Amino acid sequence: GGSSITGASCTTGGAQTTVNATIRVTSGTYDGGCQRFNAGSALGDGSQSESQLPVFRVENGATLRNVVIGTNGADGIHTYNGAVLDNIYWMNVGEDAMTIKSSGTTTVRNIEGYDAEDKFFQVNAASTLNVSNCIIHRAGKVLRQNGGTTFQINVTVDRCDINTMSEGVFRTDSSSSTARLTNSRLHNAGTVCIGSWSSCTQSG
Ligand code: ADA
Ligand code: CA
Ligand code: CA
Ligand code: CA
Repeated sequence: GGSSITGASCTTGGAQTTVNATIRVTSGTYDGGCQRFNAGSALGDGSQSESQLPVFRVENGATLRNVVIGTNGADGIHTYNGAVLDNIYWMNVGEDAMTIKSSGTTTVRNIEGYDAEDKFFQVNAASTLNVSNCIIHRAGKVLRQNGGTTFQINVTVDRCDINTMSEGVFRTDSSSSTARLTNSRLHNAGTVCIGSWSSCTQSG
């Protein structure tokens, strides 16, 4: 596996902008034009503090594309009721990179992100998450279903390069959740399936 993994096509050298209030995407497509969006201090400092706000909040199936989250990542991107994230680059993940805040299907494709101290994807509601073509380097884990929760999530990760996880790839406390990793390249990625998954597989 592991062919045609290219990550994001935005580079990090574009125009920069400071985000002092979460940018909310409620319908249609928000195209960031590969600008670098740096969280201002009003959103947080990119530490492990849980009180930080996201740079973007994407709702109701709307699409966010062509975005670089700069070196203050704060609480990354939150999705509500499903969303599409396409061509997103996290230069230095803050508290986490992306959080599913309410139920729906979130599609994430053509992304890359670096230096998440703990989680990259955080899932806080029963939902479906489909990720394809990603590069995730240096994190605790690729995905965590919110600790202690037992709702069902269904996750697929296809064509990803996962390098240097201090803990592993997928972690849940739910015995109804499923995760599937396909066609991916793993290096020093820890344990693929951690916790009580109903089904958790790696192939390709
Ligand atoms: C931790 C914390 C949760 C929630 C989560 C998140 O798991 O215990 O309450 O804040 O992080 O969404 O980042
Ligand atoms: Ca957290
Ligand atoms: Ca970081
Ligand atoms: Ca968070």
